[in-house]
Amino acid sequence: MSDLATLEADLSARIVAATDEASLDAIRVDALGKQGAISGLMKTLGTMSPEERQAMGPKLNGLKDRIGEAIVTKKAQLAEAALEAKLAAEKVDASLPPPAVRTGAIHPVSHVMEELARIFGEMGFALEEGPDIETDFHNFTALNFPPKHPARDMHDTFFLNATDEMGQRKVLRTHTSPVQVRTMLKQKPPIRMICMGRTYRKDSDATHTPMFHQIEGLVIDEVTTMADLKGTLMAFIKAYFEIDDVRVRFRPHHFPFTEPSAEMDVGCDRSGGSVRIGTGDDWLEILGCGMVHPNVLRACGLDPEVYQGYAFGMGVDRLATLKYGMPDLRDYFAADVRWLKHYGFSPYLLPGLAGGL
Ligand code: 2NL
Repeated sequence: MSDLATLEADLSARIVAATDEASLDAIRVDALGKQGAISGLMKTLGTMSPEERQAMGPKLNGLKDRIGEAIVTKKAQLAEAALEAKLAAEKVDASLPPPAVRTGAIHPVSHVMEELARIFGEMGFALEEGPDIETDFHNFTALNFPPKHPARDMHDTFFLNATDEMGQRKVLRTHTSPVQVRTMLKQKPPIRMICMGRTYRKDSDATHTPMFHQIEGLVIDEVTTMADLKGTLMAFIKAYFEIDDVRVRFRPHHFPFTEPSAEMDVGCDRSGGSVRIGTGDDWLEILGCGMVHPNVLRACGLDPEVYQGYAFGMGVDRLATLKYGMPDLRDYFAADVRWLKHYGFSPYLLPGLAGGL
């Protein structure tokens, strides 16, 4: 073999055997660097006779090009192999549990409202929203409250100085029902909706806070009965308390906005000092409900001869207490991070389509 062929075979073998970029670069310097073997040979071209130069020139240039190309190719192979090794080592296991240290927590009331939206959402109820500051019409008049009804009293309701179009003082909504009034006014039946959020009444003790949360549901169609109401509420109780078997009873009641009206109790056990839903032979009042009063339908632009429907309402904060056992309602809104740390929920556990409640 000629010297050139030996040099090429030697360099090629070293290039093939190189395992990392550093050793490959060392070969490049040995061959093509300023002091490199091929560079040294190129320099000898100047000392040759024209004939010799004509013979050696192309040979040396060819060698230089082939070695240069082999180094570039090998460099790309090494880079790809390095990336693959890195990716393999960095594999992310998405099924790993979340990190043990978390700094934020979801308030139990927010968590319960997510659960409620999910349960009723699966039953086909749309979620509607409305303002906290309401007109007298949406909060009282449309809901069949007579002008002198005690709920309109200064002692129960927060009135604002601002007045509505009728010249009446606006109110902090005392229930979420005005959201349903607004929905009936803007949307033709069939209506199947829930609304929830903050409500306000002048009340403060261990079981009442001036701001509290309600959820209400409304279904309006041509034929909608108390039987539909009962089936929906029983399905809700089973889903929310995660029990298969539930006893319920309806007691006659009075609300201005429903006729007939009822309160629903669920079977519970109070023997251990706390309330357990689903077992035992005691009763716990859980919500109010009824068939929407014809006067309410009329006030919302619906003909009671054509449409009927049911409605129900309950306290979200109390639902949270019953499921998660936080005793004093006032602590809910004291903004104490120690309370939130103890009773709050991991943001990763938000009830959702994938994870259930
Ligand atoms: C309770 C009882 C209830 C409703 C709310 C309602 C709304 C419209 C028409 C008729 Cl627009 N009814 N809502 C009906 C019955 C009971 O709430 O104890 N809430 C905490």
